[in-house]
Order: sequence, then structure tokens, then C-alpha cells
Amino acid sequence: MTDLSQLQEQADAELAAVADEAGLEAWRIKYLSRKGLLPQAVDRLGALPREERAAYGKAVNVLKQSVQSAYEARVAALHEASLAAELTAEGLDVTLPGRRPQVGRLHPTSRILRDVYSIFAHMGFQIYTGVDVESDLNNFQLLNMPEGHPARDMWDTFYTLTPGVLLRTHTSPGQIRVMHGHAPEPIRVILPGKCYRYEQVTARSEMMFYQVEGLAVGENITFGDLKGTLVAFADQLFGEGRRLRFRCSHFPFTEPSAEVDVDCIICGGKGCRVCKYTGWLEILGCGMVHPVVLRNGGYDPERFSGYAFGMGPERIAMLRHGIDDIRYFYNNDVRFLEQFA
Ligand code: FA5
Repeated sequence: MTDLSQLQEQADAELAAVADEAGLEAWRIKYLSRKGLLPQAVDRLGALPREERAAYGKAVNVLKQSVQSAYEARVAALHEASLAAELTAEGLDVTLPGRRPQVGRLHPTSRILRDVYSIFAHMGFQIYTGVDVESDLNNFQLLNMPEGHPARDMWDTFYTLTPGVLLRTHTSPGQIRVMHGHAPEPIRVILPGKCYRYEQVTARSEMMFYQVEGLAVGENITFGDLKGTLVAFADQLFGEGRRLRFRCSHFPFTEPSAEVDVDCIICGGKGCRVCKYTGWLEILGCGMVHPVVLRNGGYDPERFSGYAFGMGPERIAMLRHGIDDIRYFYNNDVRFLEQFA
């Protein structure tokens, strides 16, 4: 038993003298490792005469627990001391103000998209999404642009290595997808999404931008319905009393077709740099769905008619905020983005 008391004293004294983690590890190996002094003391139990074993066993257990908990307390104390030393050495000033986290904001395109969704939802339109990677069939052929059609040049794009698979140039192929899913039921939907074009990037044209397509198909739908819908939309988006101008145009998938301008928000129609001194700004293309496209979508053009339109939300955001270069939108420059609170 005196051996055990000596062992306890020796272990305690050496532990108290330990000054760093390396010393602590050496102490642990000496006393607690598998062949350390403590396991050796436990092993001696087997060699003792039977009548001494119970008392020795009890004492060696008490010793084991006491040494183990002294070790754990020393580990914690040393850890705390080294942390405190580190903090003092680094001179951490906890009274300094923290770094302000950068709070994100909605992108100007997302803001316009949300406004557009809300206005059309109130007019009873449902929102659908198509796919960015489209087939040549939906992007061109079923929209009345067979292979070799000259209008394809206007909407050149990026092609994948799989023949007939490309990045869509407009949201119009979504018209085909919705018609195939609903024919012969009436349709009233908008289709937002990204479009891609292989063309020169300029102040007004990006190679990746958003469009919002609109499509209504049913019986007795007329150009008057298209005009009424777009005038109501413009009133809500730009404020009441804006003038809209429907200019004759051509799209292979609508007949008749038009481009729609709004009187310049910046100069009120007098003429300025943004509207190139015309007083008008183009916001979308539209028209009555071509009979060929209706048939391709599964609708009988003798019975059904419809209108469609496609607008560019970035161009609308440019109008609303007087932004004179579309390239700011996707440069990811926080100095531009943080201006739209
Ligand atoms: C089309 O893409 C037709 N699909 C629109 C349409 C739909 C017509 C349904 C009839 C019926 P267009 O290429 O003009 O048409 O593009 C429509 C709108 O998308 C433009 O008015 C413009 O707002 C936007 N847009 C087109 N090209 C770009 C571009 N490179 N960068 C940014 N916006 C663009």
C-alpha cells in the first residue's frame, strides 16, 4: 500500500511540474499508457496472496481514478493557458467593431420578372417554365422555320455536340411544349426564362438574356384581345397613361406580327439619347399564332386562334432605371447591383 501512496505522490508532483503539452504527453505515457506505471500497479494484484487482494484492488482503483481525473484537469488547464497566451500574443481586441455582412439584394432583372408575374397572374395567366437546352425541332422547325429558313440567321445560337440540340434563342419553343401538354384545352400562360444568341454583344444586346413569352389559345381570340392585354400590362408596369405603338413586323410563327414600343420613359416622347431621339422604345414582339404553329401544337386552326408575345425584361429594367448599357446586368459588379434597393 505504501507503494501505491508513493506512486500517487510521485504522479501528482510530476503532473504539477508539467509546463507544456509535450511534457503532459510524456507524463501520460509514463503513467497511463498500456505499459505505464499505473497499469503495472494494477497487474501486481494477481501476484498478491488471496487475503491481500481485496484491499489492494480497492486502493489501486481509487489511485487510478484520482490519477486519471488529475490528468484530465491538467489537460483542460494547459489548454486554457495556451489559448490565453495565444490571444495575448496576437493582441486580439474584442472591442473592435465586427465586419458588416454584405446583404444581398434582388437583381434588377428578378425585380422586373416578379412585377411581370404579378401583373399577368392577376389577369389569369399561369406561369410555366420551358428548358434552356432545346431541340432544333421546338426552337425552329415547329415554329414554322424549317431547315434552311432565312429567319434562322437572325436567331443564331450555340449548338451542343448532339445534332439537333441547342441553347434556345427565345422562349417561343415553350409555346410548343405548352400546346403539346394541353391541346385541345384553352391556354393562357406566360413562360419566363433565359435565352442565348450567337451575336455581337452591344449596349443593347447580350448573348444571354431573359425573355417572358406569353401565349393565349382558345376560340374567338382576336388581335383586339392581344392589344387590350398588352395595354393593360403596360399601364400596370409603367404607370397609367403611357402610350403604346404597334408597329408592323414579321415573325415566322405569328401572322400578323407586330413590335410594340412604349413612349420613352426618360424624355416622355420628346426624344433623347436613350430612345435614340425617336421618342419610342421597343419592349416586345407579338402577333397572332400562325395557323401552322397551331396545327404543330395540336390545335385545329379552323376552330382555334391565339396570340403570343415575347418581351425582354432587361430592356424593360433599362427603361425603368435609365440604364444605358445592358452589359452591366451580368458583369456581377456590386457597385451596379447595390443601386437597386
Ligand atoms: C423574339 O425572340 C420572338 N420570339 C418574340 C415573339 C414571341 C414574337 C411571340 C411573336 C410572338 P426578338 O428577337 O425581337 O423576338 O426578341 C424579343 C425581345 O427580346 C426583344 O424585344 C428584346 O426585348 C429582347 N431581346 C432580344 N434579343 C436580345 C439581346 N440580344 N439582348 C437582350 N434582349 C434581347
